Amino acid sequence: MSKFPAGFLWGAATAPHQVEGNNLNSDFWQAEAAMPGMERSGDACDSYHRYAEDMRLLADSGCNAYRFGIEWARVEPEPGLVSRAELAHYRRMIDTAIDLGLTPVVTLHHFTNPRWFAAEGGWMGERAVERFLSYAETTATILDGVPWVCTMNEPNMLAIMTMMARLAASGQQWQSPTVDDGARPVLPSPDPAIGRRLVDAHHAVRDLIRERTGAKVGWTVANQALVARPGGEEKLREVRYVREDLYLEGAKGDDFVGVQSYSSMWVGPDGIEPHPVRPDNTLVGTAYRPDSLGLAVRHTWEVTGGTPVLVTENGIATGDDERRIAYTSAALDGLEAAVADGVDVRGYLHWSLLDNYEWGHWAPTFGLIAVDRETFVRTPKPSLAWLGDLARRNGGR
Ligand code: IFM
Repeated sequence: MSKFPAGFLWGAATAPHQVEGNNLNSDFWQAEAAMPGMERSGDACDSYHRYAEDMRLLADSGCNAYRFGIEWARVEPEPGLVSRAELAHYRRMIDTAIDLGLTPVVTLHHFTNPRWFAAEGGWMGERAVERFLSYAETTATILDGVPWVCTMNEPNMLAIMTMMARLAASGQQWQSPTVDDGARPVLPSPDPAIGRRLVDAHHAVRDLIRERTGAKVGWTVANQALVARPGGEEKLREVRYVREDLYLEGAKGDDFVGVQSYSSMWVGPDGIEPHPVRPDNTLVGTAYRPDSLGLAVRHTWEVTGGTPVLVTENGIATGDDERRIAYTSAALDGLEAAVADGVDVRGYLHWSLLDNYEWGHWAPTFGLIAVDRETFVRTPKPSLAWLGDLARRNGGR
């Protein structure tokens, strides 16, 4: 018997820059060109043109929801200059999802900024909140019938990206700490001043979208399922606040909070421990920890004071699809247990629908569907049929 409530959303997620292709006006496109060692997004998965095919594959599998994003750099290529054609494009995406029986979950900002916004100082620029609000006002005009809106994706990661962009603008670079034997370096803690700015922007846009549309509004926080080693309890509280809890507290009063979880990390008395190289690591060097989803959902529920949860991302970078199914199945066990314990969870959206551009790399494949990088031919993996089948039974296994 399934423990998942009736009306539970089952589906997958993508982000515009990672799948659309040729997002020329975005700051990330610019960064890709400037940074040696970064692979280019290029045509990405050409989903800008092939979104209907992507959505149809998802709907045909049995899933009932799709999270995708609107790209600010396309909608507003110059400050105040709105592209009606791009707005119409995103409206067509919403209509296509609805026609196919997929509940659209729409993200307004997923890491990338218009170049002009970055040039104005990005998220710490004087007009940042006003600019984002004005973009949100524009997008609100096409959101009719969209029940779920995410203002920003992973603001806690966006804060780190903002911090690094500011360093780069001042001619410096973040020096990755030295780690033993190729272990994955720990990202720096985001500056809380940037975090507070993002919270302000989120609240402003949340209020506006609520006022102008019928959507439930929230934001989606990257959750690292941090766990203390004996003696690391105090450090855990400290690092968790700047990395996650500031943003989870910012979700109090929202209609929902998006949980995004992939792995877990240990915190010792000196801080987060770099994860060592291990044969069972994922393709992004993280630990194979499907239990992280349960930990993340419970922590989010606690810190947000009982804000309804939507799992907006969970998945694994692997070339082995059987492993993807095993990981997801175990992650859903943890989610089901949290639901059984009273956590109000509204849906599960797998990351990702497609093997897509993983921010500088193409090798880490997270998709339920493989994409040929030359021809863009889509090949669904067994995991897509597996998830769709589960969706048809509302998670009953
Ligand atoms: O690809 C990213 C996504 O853009 C944000 N959350 C984590 C994913 C996997 O690294």
